[in-house]
Amino acid sequence: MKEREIFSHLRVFPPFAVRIDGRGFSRALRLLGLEKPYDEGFAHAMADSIGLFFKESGLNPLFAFTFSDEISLFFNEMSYNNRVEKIDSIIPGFISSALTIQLKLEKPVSFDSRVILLGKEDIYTYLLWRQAETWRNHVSSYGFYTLLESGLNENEAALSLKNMKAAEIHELVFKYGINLAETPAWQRCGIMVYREPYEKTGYDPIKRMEVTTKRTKIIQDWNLPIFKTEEGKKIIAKLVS
Ligand SMILES: Nc1nc2c(ncn2[C@@H]2O[C@H](COP(=O)(O)OP(=O)(O)OP(=O)(O)O)[C@@H](O)[C@H]2O)c(=O)[nH]1
Ligand SMILES: [Mg+2]
Repeated sequence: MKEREIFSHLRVFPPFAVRIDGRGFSRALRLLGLEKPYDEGFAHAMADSIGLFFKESGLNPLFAFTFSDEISLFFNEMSYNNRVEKIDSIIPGFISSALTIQLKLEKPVSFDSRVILLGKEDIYTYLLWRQAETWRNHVSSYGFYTLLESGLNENEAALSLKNMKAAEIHELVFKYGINLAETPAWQRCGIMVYREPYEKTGYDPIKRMEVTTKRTKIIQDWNLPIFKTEEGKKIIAKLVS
């Protein structure tokens, strides 16, 4: 029957990205009573799950970008002979499990997963796209919950939102005391997780001398710039290299 495993030879060559997205999270998260539209605890659980992935999965992403219930992970190398079936199952499996631990969930959750073929030079363009989506999601989520607050039901709010221009949504939420240009950066620009090398100096009792060793620590950047800016470009160039 082995020959029936017809997708097992499907391979991908680095660099590539893997994007996973929480399946039915609107419903799954409703039971948790999270803050709307943004819950900092949930964002921490997502970022910490990525941190666990860096530490415990045995895979080695270049870096990861997350907003809402989605995560993009970027790879320059991959185990498992670069097999797509392995990549698209292990990564969402690991993150589902990590998030379940982080949020102490009582019901199982899952993520869908896709592989995006990218040349090294495409990573920046891909990130511009996902960050633009982060911003759109930010404007429409605030718009949606403001419309609910104003007395509309969910269907009415969704319908009104469809017919509103971004500037109108800005004005509407401003009337309710929220300036969309001044919300926390992580809500507008997303969160980045990456490894940073550092040198640790300590005393080696066998060599009887001070020694310096190279280590890495996992950084979460909750204060990202807009990637379109020079500052943003520089940050990504550093991560990609
Ligand atoms: N309350 C709250 N909900 C959030 C937060 N982040 C994400 N979500 C929910 O997660 C959803 C993510 O959007 P989608 O991925 O389009 O919706 P989904 O229900 O997961 O549907 P599929 O991904 O298509 O399966 C949002 O609509 C919110 O309902 C948060 O910080 N607070
Ligand atoms: Mg989702």
